[in-house]
Parts: sequence; C-alpha cells; structure tokens
Amino acid sequence: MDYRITSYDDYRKKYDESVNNPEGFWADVASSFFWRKKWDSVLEWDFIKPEVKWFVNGKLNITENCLDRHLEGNGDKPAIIWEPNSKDEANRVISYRELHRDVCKFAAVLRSNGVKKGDRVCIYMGMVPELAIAMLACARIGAIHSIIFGGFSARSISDRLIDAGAAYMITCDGAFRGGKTIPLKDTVDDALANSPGVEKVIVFQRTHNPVSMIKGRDVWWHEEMTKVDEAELLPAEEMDAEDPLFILYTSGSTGKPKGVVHTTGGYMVYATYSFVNVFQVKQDDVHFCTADIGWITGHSYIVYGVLCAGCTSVMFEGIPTYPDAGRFWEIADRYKVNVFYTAPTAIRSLMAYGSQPIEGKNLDSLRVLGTVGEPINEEAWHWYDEHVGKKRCPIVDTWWQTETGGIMISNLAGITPAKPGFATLPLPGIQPVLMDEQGNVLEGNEVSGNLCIRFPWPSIIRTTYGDHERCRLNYFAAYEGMYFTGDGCYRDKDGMYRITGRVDDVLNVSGHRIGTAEVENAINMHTGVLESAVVGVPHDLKGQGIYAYVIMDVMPDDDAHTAADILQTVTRIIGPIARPDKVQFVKGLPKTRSGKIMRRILRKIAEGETRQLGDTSTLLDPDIVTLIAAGKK
Ligand code: 7RM
Repeated sequence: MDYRITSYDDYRKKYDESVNNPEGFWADVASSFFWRKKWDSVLEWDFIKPEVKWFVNGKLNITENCLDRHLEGNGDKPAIIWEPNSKDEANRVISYRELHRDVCKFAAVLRSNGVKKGDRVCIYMGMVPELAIAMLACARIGAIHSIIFGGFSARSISDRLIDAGAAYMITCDGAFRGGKTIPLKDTVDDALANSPGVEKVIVFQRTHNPVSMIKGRDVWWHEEMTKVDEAELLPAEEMDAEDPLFILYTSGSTGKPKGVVHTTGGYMVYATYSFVNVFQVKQDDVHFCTADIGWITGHSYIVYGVLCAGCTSVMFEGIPTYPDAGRFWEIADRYKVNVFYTAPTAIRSLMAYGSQPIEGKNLDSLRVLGTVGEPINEEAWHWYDEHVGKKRCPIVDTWWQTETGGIMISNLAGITPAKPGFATLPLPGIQPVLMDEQGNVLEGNEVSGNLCIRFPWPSIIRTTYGDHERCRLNYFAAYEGMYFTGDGCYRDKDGMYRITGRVDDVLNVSGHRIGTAEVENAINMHTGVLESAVVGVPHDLKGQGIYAYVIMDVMPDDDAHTAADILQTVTRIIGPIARPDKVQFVKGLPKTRSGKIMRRILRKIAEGETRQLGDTSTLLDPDIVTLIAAGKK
C-alpha cells in the first residue's frame, strides 16, 4: 500500500500531484492491485455526455483482489468476524481461506442455477456473512448485484427488480433484528407476485420461520451448496475495468429511485484507496463499520474496501440498543476493534442513554473513529470524542455519496486536522468547487454554494441503470462540465469544507436518503388522499424528521386515526424508514401561480414558525398559509 499518505506534507504533495498529473497519480495507486492485464490508458472522460472510463482495457476480477491475493500470506487471518443479533448465539470467525472457498462454492451455485456474466441478481438479506458471500460470488462470475436494504417493502423490491431486469434473487427466510424476526421471504414472495421476471430465488436459512417454497423457482442455499465439488475452486471471470460491478438504488428528487451503476476497476481502486488513507489502517487492523450492507457505506467499508486492503471486517447483525445500549462497545472490546465507523444518528441515540452503558468498557483498542451519512452536530461530536475516543482517537467526518462510491471529503486520521462539524479537506484526486445559482464558480474562502466536483475520480457514478439521460440530467446538467452533488456547502477561512445538507428535495432521515416525492407518491396512494406535500424538519435523533401535509377528499373526523392509516400505507409502499413523524390535514397547499408548492413556507410552519413566513405575495391563495399555520383544516 505505497499509496498511503503518511504526513500532512505528504498530503499536500500528493494533492498537488493528483491535480497536476491525475493520470500518473492514479496509475501509481492502481499499480498496487492485481490486474490480469494492465490498462492501455488511465482515463478517458467527457462530463457533457457524460462518459467516464478509468483504466481503459484493464482486465481484473475484484474478488481476486479481495480474496485470492491474501491467501498465501494471510489465508488464516479473519476476513469477517460476524457478531449475531443475540448474545446467546455463537459468533463466526471466517478466515480469508474460508471466505474464498465459500465464495467460490456459491459462485458455482449461481452458475448452476443459470446466472451468467452481466445478469442482474437482486439480494434481499439480513446482515449475515452469506450476504457478503453472495455479493462476492456475483462479482466472481461477473454477475451484477443489486442489494436491496432489508427494511424496504415488497413494492420497493418489485420496483427495483423490474428496473434492473433481474431474473435472480437471493434472500433469507427471515432476519433477526433486536427483539424482532423479520419475514424477508414472505416480503419477497409478495414482491414477486408483481415481478414475474424472476426465475430463481435462492433462500438462505437463518431464522427457521416457516416459508413457502415454490417448486421450480425457490431453492435452499444449504442444499445447493452440498451439490458443489469442494475441491474444485471456481476460477474468477475476467472482467473489463469498465464492466459493471453493481447497481445500488438511491433516492433523488423524483419519485422513482435511481439505480446507480459502479464499475469494477475504478470502484475497487477508489474504495480501497479511500479506506486505507482516511482511516490510516494498518495490515492487521480490525475494522467495525456499523452500517448495513444494503447501503453504499456497507458495500465499500464492510466488504470491498476492507477485504481488498486485507483487513478484518466486523459485521454486526443486530441493532445498537439490543439487548442494551452497550452493545457496540462490547463488540469493540471483544474483537479489539481498531477503527469504528458509524453515523451521527447512532451516536445521538446512544448519547440519550448517557455514559453508563459505556462505563466499564475498555475501548483501548480503538485508534480511529469515523462518522458518515449526515452533518454531525457539535454535541454529538464531543460526546463521541470524550466517551468513545477518550480524547485520544481522531474523528474522521467523511462526506460522500452512493454516487461517489467512496469517501470524497474528510480529514485523514492523525494526518490532516479535524474540525467539529467540518468534513474538512478533499482527498487527493478530488477537486471540489462551490457554485452560485447563476453557475459561477465561487473562488476564495468564506463562501457558501452548491457543491460540485470538477474532475473525475475512479469511482464516480457511470450511469443510472437503463436511463443514461436521467444520469446526465441529475448530475451533469445543472452546472456544465461538472458533477453536481445535490449538497450545499460552506468553505471557511482555512479552506475547510462544511456540508450544510441537501439543496434538492431529498431528505436525510437517520442517515437514510429519502425523496420527498417518493413519500408523497406513497401517501397519495391512500384512499381519500387528494394531494400531499412532504418536508423535512429538524429532529433531535434522526437529524431530519418527515412532516406531511395532506389534503383529503373528505376531512377526517378523527385525525389521529386517519393519520395512522396513512403511515401504514407509507410503510407498505416504501418501508418503515419513510414513515412521516407528523401528518397535518390541510384544506389546500401554498402554491405559486405556476402550480409549484412553496416548500420553504411549509418547512417554516413545520418548524413551529407561524409569523415570519417570508414573502407570500406570489402565492395563488395567500390565505391558505394563515389557515395552515393556525392548524386549521
Ligand atoms: C455515504 C452516504 C449521501 C448524502 C450526501 C449528504 C449526506 C453524507 C455526510 C453527509 C454531511 C457528512 N451516501 N452526507 N455524509 N452530510 N456530512 N459527513 O451517506 O448516498 O446515502 O447519502 O448524505 O447530503 O449527499 S448516501
């Protein structure tokens, strides 16, 4: 890992080099990976089309980098340490050699069930090692995985299955989460009733709750695995650097989630490079990322980046507060975790339990702490620093997105300075710019604007699956020749970046991205709803809460009852993460003459502001604002 940044001076030097000679810089980084064939050219790009190709004509398989490469020197090292939901169940420690064997075996299972290179495979599982095995097995044979977070509804699954044109699914009978058993297979069955394109479902048995297995379509994971010859380890498919590795759906400002496409070579290089540098990991480090693999954070920093770097990844099935709020700290002590990476929302929820669950825990193996997913408030930052890091662990505040594949702006642990509330400085290779609404670059410091990136990096989004124009419009059309992040940002006097939140209609609830339009569409499906408008409101634990204004054809007699029914509908259509925190029934919505909903006003009212609502003169019916603010129907 000779691309590791070792000092502040080295950071400055590498940053300059990455700007002045990006191709040379990235060729150096990429050289420390295993390629079946080296690239012909490092980069071809055009942000207008957009088209970006990294390591052109390079050939590789990411699983050879994650697994085979480590077998000789580190075959017995734990690749994954799995901590089950229940403390009464045994953990699992899976060495690189065992993981390699299981991935090869399951890859053979996929093949024998008809999966071919380029096929899309949807995965809907809980946090069990077999989830990592399933994704790596797809990568081994060149199938494109699309993981769907286990909290999504049947409807969300079928939307994604159809969009991805997936003929294969991998799931579990159920998942354990805290005190609950979640019937994943039942949800998949509901989803498949609306997406007949799926031919095969492979079911991993985790919870042993009864499930229905459809003849010819559904097969058991454990039965299929016994049919594979152990001795014959499946060789990896040779992939082009630009062959898609995975699709991951994420919310945008329209109602329909987009399938973000990442490709093999660039994603591998950047996920690993950012992992090594931001967390300053050492060869034998134990890394504990608390995200779910169903989100990009889990893809990059539980699976691909961590395994590529040859470290040990702790994978936790449960939730931070089960059976008590000391669970994370117990895991950290038990496995001698060196790097701990979580979200501000988790820190805030644990803060609420006070320092008692953390007292008596050692935590002296911890060396680096990280946060991701949303801006971290200063109170949470200091609590994390004092109680978890004992004021001796650097905290890295890592800003990035599903679309960026890896961490873009962050301090590097112990190398570059931290500043509470600031993601601080871009990694070498990343060129952020702030733009004003008119499309001018804001030069200099102490400025706020829309955050764009003006030069490609290896793991930039390549397309949105099945709709390239959508990718162009969403990310490359707002500012010509730039990638637009959708985030607002401030650059302070020292050139440090502070992410201020989304500037589009995307909410960030407990670090989960949810489009207001998505929630509105779900609400509008409820009987009797004529129209709705959803806005985000500050929320102590979740960062942002969801506030819904709803117009019914007949005003309800019992608001609470109807509101509860609507929440039920949203849960059924999207999933529990999208449930509004508050539903307010209204007679109308504040709209401009052109029919645009003035969300600015709705946000203020949701925050409890009833007087200073700003200019309402452009509204079609200004009186409606007074009614809404007064809570009148
Ligand atoms: C990794 C991930 C992306 C959105 C992004 C931001 C917000 C993420 C930070 C942050 C402030 C951070 N992918 N965001 N990290 N805001 N500070 N360190 O979260 O695609 O699910 O979300 O999350 O708004 O655009 S994501």
